[in-house]
Amino acid sequence: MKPSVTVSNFSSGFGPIMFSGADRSFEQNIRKLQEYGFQAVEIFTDRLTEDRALRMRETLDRCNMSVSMVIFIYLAEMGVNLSLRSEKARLQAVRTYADQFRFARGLGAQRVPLGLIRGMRSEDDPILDYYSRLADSARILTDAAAEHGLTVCLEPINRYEANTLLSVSEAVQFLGDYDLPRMKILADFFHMNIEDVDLCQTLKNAGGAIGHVHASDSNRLSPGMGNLDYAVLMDALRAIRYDGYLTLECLHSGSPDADAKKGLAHLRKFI
Ligand code: LER
Ligand code: MN
Repeated sequence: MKPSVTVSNFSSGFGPIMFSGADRSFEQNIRKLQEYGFQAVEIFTDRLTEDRALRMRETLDRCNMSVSMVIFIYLAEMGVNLSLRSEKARLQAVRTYADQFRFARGLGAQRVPLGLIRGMRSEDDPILDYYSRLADSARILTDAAAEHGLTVCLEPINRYEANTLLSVSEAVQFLGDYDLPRMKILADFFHMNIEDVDLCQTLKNAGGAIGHVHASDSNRLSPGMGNLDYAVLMDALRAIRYDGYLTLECLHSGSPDADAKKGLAHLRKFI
């Protein structure tokens, strides 16, 4: 298992990006993270151009930095929504997202998420109708992603931020019910701690469906700064032979630099 940490290439207000572009440039952050011992980052990005993506790639290469995942957060912020009821608008949203996959691949990622971009379900929208539209979008995205060597990971998100697919258990069921074997699950310990009954058992039940992990603590600070038992969580991931990234997608308690170092040190005790 390989540690990674969230960084953005613009000044984003989205909470759990440890290194937003507010105080330092992307290049300065990447250099700092290399100095702290990170070998991978997870990039929250705004709109990219070929040229900008190329310059980011050069920066990453200079610092021997891999990319665990690229999250096109600006799309969700713009309201791009993969479960829209208008089929035309939904398919347009799917295309808009799929068009970004070449950048994720160009930056060296192997994973892209399906998180907030799935859109909220409105009260008068039957859940099975919502699921079947989302599954159709997911299927198209999974195929488009595969053409770039990417895997799409569905992220269960807690009830205060989303209103469908809150828990990992529900996501496992969804992938089975709608026959989406190539889609994986992004297990975020913060969301799981709110929604799943038993984190370790849930991870074990999900098994090979776990394709990516967001590793924060119970309070969404860095691992070791809350109540989660990382020793048993890492044992559970080892039991399912998870060999991917553990990304510090965390809030910080004042200093992202100090908290990222603490989080990395805590992960290293167990991996
Ligand atoms: C949202 O809370 C989250 O966990 C992110 O990974 C958003 O995509
Ligand atoms: Mn997450």
